[in-house]
Amino acid sequence: MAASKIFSFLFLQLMFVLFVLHPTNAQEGLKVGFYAKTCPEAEAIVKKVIVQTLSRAPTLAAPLLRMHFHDCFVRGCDGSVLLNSSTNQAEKNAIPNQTLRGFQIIDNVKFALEKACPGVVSCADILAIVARDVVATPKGPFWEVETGRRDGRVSNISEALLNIPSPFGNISSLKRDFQQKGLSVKDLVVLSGAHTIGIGHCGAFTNRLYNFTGKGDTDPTLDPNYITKLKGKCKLGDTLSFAEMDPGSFKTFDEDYYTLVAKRRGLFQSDAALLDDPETKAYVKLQATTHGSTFFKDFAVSMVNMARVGVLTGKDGEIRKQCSRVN
Ligand SMILES: *[C@@H]1O[C@H](CO)[C@@H](O)[C@H](O)[C@H]1NC(C)=O
Ligand SMILES: *[C@@H]1O[C@H](CO)[C@@H](O)[C@H](O)[C@H]1NC(C)=O
Ligand SMILES: *[C@@H]1O[C@H](CO)[C@@H](O)[C@H](O)[C@H]1NC(C)=O
Ligand SMILES: *[C@@H]1O[C@H](CO)[C@@H](O)[C@H](O)[C@H]1NC(C)=O
Ligand SMILES: CC(=O)N[C@H]1CO[C@H](CO)[C@@H](O)[C@@H]1O
Repeated sequence: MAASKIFSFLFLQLMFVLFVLHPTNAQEGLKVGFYAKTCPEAEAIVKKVIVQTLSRAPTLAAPLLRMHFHDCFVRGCDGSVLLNSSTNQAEKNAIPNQTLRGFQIIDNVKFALEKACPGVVSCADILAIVARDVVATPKGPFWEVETGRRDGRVSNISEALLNIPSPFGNISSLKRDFQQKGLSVKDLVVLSGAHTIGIGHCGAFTNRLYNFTGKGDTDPTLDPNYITKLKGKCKLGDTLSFAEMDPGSFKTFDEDYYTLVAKRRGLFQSDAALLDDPETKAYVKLQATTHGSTFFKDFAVSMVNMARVGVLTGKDGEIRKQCSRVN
C-alpha cells in the first residue's frame, strides 16, 4: 500500500519533470525535426530562399512574419491564409490581409521543396519556418521551429475579420483576442515587439492624427511632436502612404519598439494600448530601460507558442501540392 503510494507519487513527479523539461512535446504531433528522415534538407532549402530574398528585398521580412501570424489567428496555423478563392472570399481577401505581401516567395519555397521531396512539407510548416528565418536573418533571435503541421482546406473571409487582432484594438479586446487562441498577456506584449520591423499604412492610424473622436481632434496618448512628424507622412484622407513602425531601424529586428511605445510613439492604437495594463506596461518599461534584456529569448518562446495554435497534425488536413489551392 505504502509502496504503491510512493510509487504513484514518484510517477507523478516524473511526469511533472518530463512535462516541464520537455514543453516542446506539449502539442501532440508537432516536434522539432519532424522532416529529419522524410526531407532532411527542408529547413536548409527554406533558409536559402529566404536569405536570397531578403538580400534583394529586405522589406519583405515584416509581411512574411505577419503572414504566419495572420494564418495562426484564423483556424490555427494551417496555411489557410495562402488559399486563393475564385470569388475573392478567402482570408487573404479580407481587409486585414490587404497589406500582406510575399505570397510569391512562399510559392518559390514550396516549388524548391517539391523538387527535393514531393508531397512531404506542408504549407503551414513553410510559413512557420519562414517566419523564423525572416527574423533570424536581420539579426533577430533564432529558435527551433516545431514542424508536423498539415494544411487546412477552408479559408473564409469573415473569419479573418473576426479573429485577427485589430490595429485599432484596445487592451481588453487585444487580451481577449489572444486569450481566445490560448495565448497569454505576455505573448501579446512580446509578439507586439514584431513591430520593430516593417511599416504601417496611413489608413491604420490617421484617425489618431486628424479625427480621433470625430471632433477633428488628435489621440491624447500619442506624443504631440510625433503627431506633427506623422502628419508629414500621411495627409488627411491618405490611406495608401505609410510610415516606418520603428523609424530608422525598421529593417533591423531589435528591441527599439518598446523604447518607442514607452515614449508614446507607438504607431497604432494597439501599440499605445500596451501602456493601459499593468502587466504589459511593466514589460514595455523593462525592455525600454534594459536594452531589451529578455526580449529575444521571450520572442522565441512566444513564437513557438503561437505556432502551436489550432494546428492540424497526424491524419488531419492534407499536404498541399500548391500552397494557393487545396489538392
Ligand atoms: C493566388 O493569389 C495570389 C494573390 O493573392 C496571386 O498572386 C496568385 O497568382 C494566385 N495563384 C493562383 C494559382 O491563382
Ligand atoms: C464563413 O464564416 C462565417 C463566420 O463564422 C460563417 O457565418 C459563414 O457561414 C462561413 N462561410 C462559409 C462559406 O463557410
Ligand atoms: C474595447 O474595444 C471593444 C471592441 O472593439 C469595445 O466593445 C469596448 O467597449 C472597448 N473597451 C474600452 C474600455 O474602450
Ligand atoms: C471627423 O469625424 C466626424 C464624425 O465621424 C465627421 O462628421 C467629420 O466630417 C470628420 N472630420 C474630418 C475632417 O474628417
Ligand atoms: C494579397 C491579397 O490577396 N490581397 C487582397 C486583400 O483583399 C482585397 C479586397 O478585399 C483584395 O483586393 C486584395 O487582392
